[in-house]
Amino acid sequence: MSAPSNLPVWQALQAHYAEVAQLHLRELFAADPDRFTRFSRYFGDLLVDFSKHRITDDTLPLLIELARQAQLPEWIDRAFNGEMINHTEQRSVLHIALRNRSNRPIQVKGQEVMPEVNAVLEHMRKFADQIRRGKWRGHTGKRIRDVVNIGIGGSDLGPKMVCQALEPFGDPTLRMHFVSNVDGAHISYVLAECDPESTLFIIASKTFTTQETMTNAHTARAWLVKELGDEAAVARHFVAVSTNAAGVSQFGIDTANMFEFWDWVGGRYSLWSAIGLPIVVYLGMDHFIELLDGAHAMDEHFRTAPLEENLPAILGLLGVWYIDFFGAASQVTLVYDDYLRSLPDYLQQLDMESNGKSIDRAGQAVKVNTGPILWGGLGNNGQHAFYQLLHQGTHLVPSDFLAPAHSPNPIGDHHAILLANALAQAEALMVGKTEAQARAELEKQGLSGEALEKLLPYKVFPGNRPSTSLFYRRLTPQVLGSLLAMYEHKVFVQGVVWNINSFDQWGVELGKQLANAILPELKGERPAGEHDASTLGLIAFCQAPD
Ligand code: G6Q
Repeated sequence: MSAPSNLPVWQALQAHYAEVAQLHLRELFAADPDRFTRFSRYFGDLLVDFSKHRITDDTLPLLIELARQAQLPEWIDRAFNGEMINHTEQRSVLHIALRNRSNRPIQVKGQEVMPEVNAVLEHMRKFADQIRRGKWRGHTGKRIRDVVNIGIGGSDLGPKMVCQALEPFGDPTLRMHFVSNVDGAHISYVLAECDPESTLFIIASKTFTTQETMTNAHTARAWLVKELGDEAAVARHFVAVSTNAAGVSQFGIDTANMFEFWDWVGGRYSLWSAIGLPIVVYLGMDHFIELLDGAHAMDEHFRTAPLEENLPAILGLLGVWYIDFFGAASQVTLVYDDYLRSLPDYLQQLDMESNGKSIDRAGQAVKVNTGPILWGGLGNNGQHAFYQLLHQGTHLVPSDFLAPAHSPNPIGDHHAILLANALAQAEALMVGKTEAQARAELEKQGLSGEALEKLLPYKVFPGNRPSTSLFYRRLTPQVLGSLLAMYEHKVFVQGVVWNINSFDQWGVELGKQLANAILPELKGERPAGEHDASTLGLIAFCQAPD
């Protein structure tokens, strides 16, 4: 496939952009009472409203033509058929197999994968049931009360986010902890909260070699053995999730207590695999299956729906519209749902590690902008912090608003206030406030003359700032599964348009290599090697006596 900017439709999109850039969303809404109906879709209990986007009736057909010219339907088939679309690592990309609830046959290198997938799910179910029913006991016979997942990146962000998101479905007798940071502070404060006799550690690492995870795992192991005074205790307090059986057994974990996954599951796409073990322990297997069901429903939609109706395709293409035509470098996730507080971090990895690339599938430098700088946070808190820039700054930052229509915590007016704020912010970003409106308001407040004119420019909101509203009835496992799968596929759609491989992550390697070189120098085991003056100066500062 050629570079996206060489596709015939690209020029048409540029010409269309020049027209749309002149239009204000205020006017587009005023001119079309059906705009919301035409530009929103339901998916089960999820409502996706993309009417507040800077699009006309001509925009989506052009963007969909872009997807066709980029061969999106063919790429979807390749992905779902297990072809090695992660060409730089020679791997298939089959997180969809992990939630293939219809058991449609899927093969990797001629091997059916579903029997293995289902066997691991069964292993997870049995183990989680034992923990939840108090059948699996610690070394001294106590029930497990604290579960500590030790992992980082894809082996942390997904399970942590889902356990938080679905807390109302969780077992209230279990306390879930997630240790990721190699900063000793993290493991220290988690261990301080745990009773060694009733703590289970899940060491989650695809490779079982990750420096941060292995360092934390060894610290946890040493703590447990010291506290319980017996090496044999490790067997009842440590399990592993990995693709590396040799590494697991070397660590001292019986491979019977290892939950397997495969090289065709990318780290940031792995919460659906055994990496989801903390989710299964906390929520129970039935809820995990509902999560998989929700994702599978979205997978089937993505695989079969025409592009015009295809939610991940529409959302992915809208992202491309802003990044490549409006020059918007950044996008923001605004969460009006406290349970989803870790979603922005999760999506940040999903998007930025997948599409933060500048070399295309042909080994050439890409000529257009690729993945956005994705960030975000709790919307209501953000209003009192960073929204100023969204409303009146110089950058165009398209936003995603997420909110549940109903709360599991119906306390007084809390939820109505939360929703009112979400709705108001999306509206404010879109309509803005004209100079005439601002003037009228100031006059009403009694201002006039020079005082009014001086203040007036600060009171104007340009508006025309686009957003997607992703509202759901309630945050159930099913809804969450669909939502996450939708984002995964959206990222894939964009990778296809840009002709990049969304499934490798070579950009994380260089720092790791250099850290391995610096570590013995920092510890004084080797003199500081060849570094730039800045790095040498910083090493010297760290080595100076305390
Ligand atoms: C995700 C990345 C990365 C990975 C971590 C942890 O796609 O590959 O975030 O998940 O580096 O790796 P391990 O699971 O091998 O410890």
